[in-house]
Amino acid sequence: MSKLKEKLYNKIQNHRPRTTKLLKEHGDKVIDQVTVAQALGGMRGIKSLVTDISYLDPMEGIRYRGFTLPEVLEKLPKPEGAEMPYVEGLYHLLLTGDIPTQDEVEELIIDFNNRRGIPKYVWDVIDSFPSDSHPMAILSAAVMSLQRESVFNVKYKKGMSKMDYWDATYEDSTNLLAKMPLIGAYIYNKLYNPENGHRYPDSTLDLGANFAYMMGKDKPYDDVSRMYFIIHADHESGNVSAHTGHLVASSLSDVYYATSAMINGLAGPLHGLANQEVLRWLQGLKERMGGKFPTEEELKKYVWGTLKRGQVIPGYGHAVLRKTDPRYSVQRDFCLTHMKDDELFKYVDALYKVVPDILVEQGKAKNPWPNVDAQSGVVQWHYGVKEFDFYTVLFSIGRSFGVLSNIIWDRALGYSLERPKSVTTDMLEKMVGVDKENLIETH
Ligand code: HAX
Repeated sequence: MSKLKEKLYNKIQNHRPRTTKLLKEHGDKVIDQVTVAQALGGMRGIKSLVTDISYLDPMEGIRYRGFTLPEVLEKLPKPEGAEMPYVEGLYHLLLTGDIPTQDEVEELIIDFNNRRGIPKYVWDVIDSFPSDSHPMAILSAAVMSLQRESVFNVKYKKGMSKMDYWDATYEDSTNLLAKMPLIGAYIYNKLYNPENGHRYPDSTLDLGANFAYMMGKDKPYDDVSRMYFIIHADHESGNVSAHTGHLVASSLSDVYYATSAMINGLAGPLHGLANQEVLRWLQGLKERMGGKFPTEEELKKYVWGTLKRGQVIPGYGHAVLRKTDPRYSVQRDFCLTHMKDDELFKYVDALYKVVPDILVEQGKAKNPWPNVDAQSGVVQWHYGVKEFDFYTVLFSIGRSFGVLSNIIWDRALGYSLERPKSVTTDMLEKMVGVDKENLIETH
């Protein structure tokens, strides 16, 4: 057993009695109530999921295992000379709650390297897609095709104890996480960068540096990759991608099914795809300006134009956050250090000064502040990844770390099959006293 797995096992053993006690002795205590608006409105805010891996405070933003993003970036071990920490160290933190030592990270890097092998049929699946397919569809299919490798599936068929589900899930998850960057880079090179060819990973490099190498990008793209994967890793359990992964895995589907499904959820423009929408929207503005940098008035006109056409401003607003997303701020700081004169970054920064006031004036969005997606595509663009359809693939690689860590713990703590209850509109009207024919109150 690896040191990480042993540590995880001990954490699981210590945690299990807490969940058992809560269920047995306090299972009928009320922790929330549900309004009509929540039932009709995407279950916003209902407290009905449990995770210890991350928590999203509306004002403060995300914490991983109790650490804010700046703390995570400061405390996790880094490769020599790097600004951003090892992604492998983040996996250790998400799983165990502990900041790993340099030795622990190095052992994990070797473990990831040993799990990188990808069967030929996966490359064949990717190659069989027409070149105008969306990279998210290809990624989802590639992950799905790997399902035949599932350790969980084989062990389950042989008859595995529930107490061991987490172990087989850990094996599947770590295998898949080690492979995801290779699959992502292969999709990029196939669709957009064929002259770079299919680069095999370099076993002397960590995950972030290897990703940059396979993409054919020089420094500091290794740090960009580390930053990108780390800040996108988790955002508690209610967002579409994390929740989809958790939901699918709750039926004991293996993590290949669950990850492919979570990727499909991330591919929506209100969620992960917003990062490519931001770039499309910024390019539209740039084209309109014909080479001249917009004045504040011109920016305002463009923003209002988008709203008046009934569209959302991509990269702004959030279902939970009520202030500037710290994931936006981390990337902004990186931009200020490395690319403060980049033209698109200047657009993003100029928009930051006008969009929130406009959204407040419009009076619809509950959160007028930028989210992670307002900034992330611009960083990729600067380092030559200009094919914005690809951005959500990068998000998916990062998000997999959080989703899979959660599924391992779901299995360890025996979380149930998800099965909320639905009601009909008739029932809702009766509950609140509305006559459905005349739409008048009955009491
Ligand atoms: N521009 C214009 N209108 C917006 C808006 C924005 N950026 N954000 C919210 N609104 C509107 C909503 O469309 C909604 O309008 P209707 O009443 O007409 O339906 C109203 O304001 C209330 O919405 P809300 O309660 O503030 O927001 P929701 O929880 O319903 O939705 C979204 C949250 C993130 C989907 C929303 O803010 C949005 O569409 N933003 C733009 C797309 C985006 O950036 N998505 C990425 C979010 C981060 C993420 O998950 N990344 O993966």
